[in-house]
Amino acid sequence: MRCRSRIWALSTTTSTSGKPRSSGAKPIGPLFIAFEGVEGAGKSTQIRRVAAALRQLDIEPIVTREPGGTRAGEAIRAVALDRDLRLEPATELLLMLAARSVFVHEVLRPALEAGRIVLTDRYELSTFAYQGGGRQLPLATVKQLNQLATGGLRPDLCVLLDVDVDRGLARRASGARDRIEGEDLDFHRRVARAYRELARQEPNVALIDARGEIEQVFAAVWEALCARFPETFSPRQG
Ligand code: T5A
Repeated sequence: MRCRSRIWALSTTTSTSGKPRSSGAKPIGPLFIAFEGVEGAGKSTQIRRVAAALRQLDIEPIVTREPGGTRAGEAIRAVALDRDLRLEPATELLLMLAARSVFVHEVLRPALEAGRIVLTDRYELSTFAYQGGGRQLPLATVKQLNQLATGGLRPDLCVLLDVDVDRGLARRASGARDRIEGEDLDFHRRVARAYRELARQEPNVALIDARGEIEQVFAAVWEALCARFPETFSPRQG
């Protein structure tokens, strides 16, 4: 089930128990973790599971999404995903990066400066895979423009949920498809190929087999987080 209102709403600054977040002995941030993958890979589902597990550790993460996460970003998202619009690949790229620029400025930098854990549903790997791979824009240019939008702020870890395109689209079969979801199979296969290539080339990518049941995938995600950030993610809480 999709739960978008939850995803883009920013969490409160206090812990669920009402205790000051700094009261725990563990260092908890700043940490920036992006969830990536093709349509229906299970990003939103896994982010919700990770956020819930962190709350059990008395850590309140900031949960957000791209494009979106800010008022301007949500407005840009509405244009970028409007299935009644025809947009050139370059227009689409610039919309994604305009939203990212606001996101970095208004959400990401302040949150990380405050020592928070940020879990975001998509970030720059989506642009490399969709606009670079899917739309076949030159990847070097895409990366250069992305650098302008982010100021070089990159995730500490990208959790790349790897699932075949047909399985992902089938999971999403019941809802109305937006402009990008509604692209043909060849487009989505190019995106999937680009993601796998990025997993080989980019630093800080955890490639997770996301074909299994939700709990099975979550166990693999949590294990990857524990391995990477043992001071924050406890194996017992997964
Ligand atoms: N985009 C975005 C770009 O082109 N460039 C960019 O730079 C950026 C940032 C965003 C669109 O924008 C594009 C990419 C996208 O096309 P979106 O609505 O956020 O649009 O699209 P998605 O991120 O793909 O959202 P989805 O909801 O389609 O996919 P999720 O979040 O990966 O999947 P999720 O968790 O919602 O799950 C989908 C369904 O599958 C079930 C869930 O219960 C749900 O019903 N499910 C599972 N079923 C079986 N087994 C599992 N393991 C399952 N995991 C989840």
